Amino acid sequence: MASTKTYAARAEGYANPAARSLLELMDRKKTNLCVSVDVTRKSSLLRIIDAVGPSVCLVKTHIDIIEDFDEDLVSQLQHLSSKHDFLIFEDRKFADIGNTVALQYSRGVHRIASWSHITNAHPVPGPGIITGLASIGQPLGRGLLLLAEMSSAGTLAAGAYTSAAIDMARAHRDFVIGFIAMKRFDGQEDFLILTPGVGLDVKGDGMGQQYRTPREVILDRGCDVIIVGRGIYGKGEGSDDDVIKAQAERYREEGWKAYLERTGQ
Ligand code: 6AU
Repeated sequence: MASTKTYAARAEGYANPAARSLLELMDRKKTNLCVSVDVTRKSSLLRIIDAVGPSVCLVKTHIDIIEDFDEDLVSQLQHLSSKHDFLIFEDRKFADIGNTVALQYSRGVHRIASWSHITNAHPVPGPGIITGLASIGQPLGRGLLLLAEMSSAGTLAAGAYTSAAIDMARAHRDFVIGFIAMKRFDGQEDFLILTPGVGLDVKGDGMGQQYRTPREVILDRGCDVIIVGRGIYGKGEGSDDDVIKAQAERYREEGWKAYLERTGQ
């Protein structure tokens, strides 16, 4: 059972380098926290990442909302990734045919595949989306998450759609390392479950987002990584550094405590 095994023990079962590195560093750094930094200025993005760096296993970006994106941002992001020992997850949510997503992943101004260890895709186009992304990402040792479920109210990613997403992942285990999902699914294979919609202080955002606590997500639902955005960085371009650091530690502690309880440590 993946839910009761430690991250370290599970790392050995993954051939994919991104999945393996992520599980090993979660164990080493004692964190299952991914911070989602949804700000629009390069300086805010880097400041917040430097503040949360010590507390996270993964930093999640939406690179297309940055208004002053440049090559230097990528270098600084990579520098922070080494300085604080975390991986980078570009939340691109690819959703097109294989040929198009391969271009979107490798080209354009962002060249996502060159710096993002992990990215995600909607399974809606069918398995060709995995083939397209794998043609770029696999030689680079990258990993892909499929959106099997979503955190938003009224999501269509449920039932038969979710089951089909799981089947697509099973057929491409070398590149698909897991899911964006709200719970762990039954099955023989070990997949990583990364879960957004996590908040300790509020239940929603008035735009469909729905929040659960780290304990509900990690302990009750058996997920692996909590993805937290506004609950940590606050509003707009982000709170003060000391507030952000304290919030990141608060979520890291809650997430880790729930994991220790789940694995009986
Ligand atoms: O904690 P928040 O609500 O400030 O931010 C949640 C982050 C956002 C969303 O784009 C993303 O998580 N997200 C995703 C992802 C990660 O794919 C899927 C989903 O179903 N819900 C969701 O909020 O950056």
